[in-house]
Amino acid sequence: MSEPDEPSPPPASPSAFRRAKSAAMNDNVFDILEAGAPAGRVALADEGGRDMTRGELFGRARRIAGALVALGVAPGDRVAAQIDKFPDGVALYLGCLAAGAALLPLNVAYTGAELDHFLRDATPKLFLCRPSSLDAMRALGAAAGVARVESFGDGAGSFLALVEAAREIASVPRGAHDLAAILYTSGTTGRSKGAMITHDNLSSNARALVAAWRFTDSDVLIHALPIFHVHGLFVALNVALLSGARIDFQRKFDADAVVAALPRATCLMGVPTFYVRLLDHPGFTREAAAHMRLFVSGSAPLLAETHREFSARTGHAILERYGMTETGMIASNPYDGARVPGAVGFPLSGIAVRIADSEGRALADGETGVIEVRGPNVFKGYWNMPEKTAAEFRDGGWFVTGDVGTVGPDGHLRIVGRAKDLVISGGFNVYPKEIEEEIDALPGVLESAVIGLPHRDFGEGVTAIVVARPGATLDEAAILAAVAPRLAAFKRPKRALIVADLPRNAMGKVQKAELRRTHAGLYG
Ligand code: MLC
Ligand code: AMP
Repeated sequence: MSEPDEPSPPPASPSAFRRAKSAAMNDNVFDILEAGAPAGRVALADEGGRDMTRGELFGRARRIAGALVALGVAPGDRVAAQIDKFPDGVALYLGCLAAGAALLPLNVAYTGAELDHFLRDATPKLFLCRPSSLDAMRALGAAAGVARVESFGDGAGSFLALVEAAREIASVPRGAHDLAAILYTSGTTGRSKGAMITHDNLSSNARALVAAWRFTDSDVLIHALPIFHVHGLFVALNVALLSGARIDFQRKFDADAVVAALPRATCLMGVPTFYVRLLDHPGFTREAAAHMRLFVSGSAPLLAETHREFSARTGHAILERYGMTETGMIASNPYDGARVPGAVGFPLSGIAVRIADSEGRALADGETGVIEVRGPNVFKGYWNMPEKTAAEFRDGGWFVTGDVGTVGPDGHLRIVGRAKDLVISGGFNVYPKEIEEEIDALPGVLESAVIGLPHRDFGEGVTAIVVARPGATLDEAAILAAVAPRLAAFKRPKRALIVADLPRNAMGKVQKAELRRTHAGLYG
């Protein structure tokens, strides 16, 4: 589609870029972010709490780095964290960068069974957990061979108590391709794999986004996303920290709180569910949104209908962008120019996108195929899985996203489907195979197929279609209750439909597209 030779828009804050560049002799993204704006500026305003300056935030991160080192964490070690969202979570992310360690952020919804896989695979030196789950996590950590499990609370003996006693350390110099984080994702197939994200992946993407979305130190970003996935952790935090924008830090998405914050904010980043819920809020009016300059949506498809309703209500065109854990952000609708409903825009500066057939042959504009991407944003591979990594790349360094797209006559990239079997619910990914395995293991179940059906709030509702063994009787409520304890809440099927058999093609493969058509109206 395009090679990265288009001039990018001028950076909104050239001084921030100069400072960032001079710090970039060392490629540690901690130093690059810190150099983005002066220490005296406010970095983060916590819910009802005190403002935290950048000096305080980065200082706190250095102290956390000191505590990590005191616990034996060395550069390259992994630090796993399953913690609630509060400002020290941001400082932990930065502290890991400063210490040269790789953060492994874990969704708070993950159950013990899910965590066990990540811990065994990533072998973190330290696992930080919520104070309320310390005993259970210590047992889990011991079974998985994790040497140290500590509570990310401030009580006696907790990690944050250690931080109080630690000294601030200087950040460890890092190379561009050194590991900054590992995020688990299922890629296009199979079991969760650890995507290795480098310092350069993060800094190059942050720079491209600051320029594309014109972020400056006059911005106030409402941050209501979780900080354990790419969107809330890297896109929102890195863009704000690099540009010197202030973060209005909200512990979770709550439409009332977002509406209340709009008059003092300029930007919001969210998944489509945020925008659907805002449109349902009576206080979300043109006047309420008048102070805002930018609403960004991503992580899941934004319905064209939501885009249009939003424009009609507020006069703002939502800016939709497209990304992935392995690649960070890939494409974005333009800041200036038409933001097209149902399209994800153009590749970001420095990033190349092409449409290819299933053999990796590039297709012409207008044809439909798998989206492939190349650039400094692309991760360095799956943790401990060189073969899986090789299987997801084409010659020339093109990464196969598993998303199906096309480039229209207007040059906009449109995502028209997925070559990977994936459901996205409220911006969280759900891999059908994982749910099917749980259901198939239940007594009386012959087989199952898990699909996503249109759902007004979550975009797609996770739905199980289940076939009983001959002679067995199945009950929907019993199936849902049986799988619930083993699956994170967002992965649990909203419904389980019992059917006589599953439609198959001539090869015997279950036809999920037909199931999606048959049951399209399930959620109204
Ligand atoms: C919560 N629930 C969900 C859910 N989130 N169910 C399905 N899908 C979800 N996403 C469950 C709850 O556990 C609860 O279950 C019930 O639904 C109602 O909860 P709620 O109060 O309505 O949910 P809420 O807490 O408000 O959360 C909804 C949400 C949240 C949309 C605010 O899911 C969210 O913050 N999503 C953002 C996901 C995200 O950051 N994705 C970025 C991935 S990075 P019960 O049983 O208790 O009733 C990526 C790359 C990229 O994809 O391009 O960005
Ligand atoms: P994850 O693996 O959690 O990083 O999710 C990445 C996937 O989310 C992509 O491969 C896409 O399928 C999907 N995605 C992200 N942004 C968009 C978007 N704007 N429109 C459609 N799908 C998106």
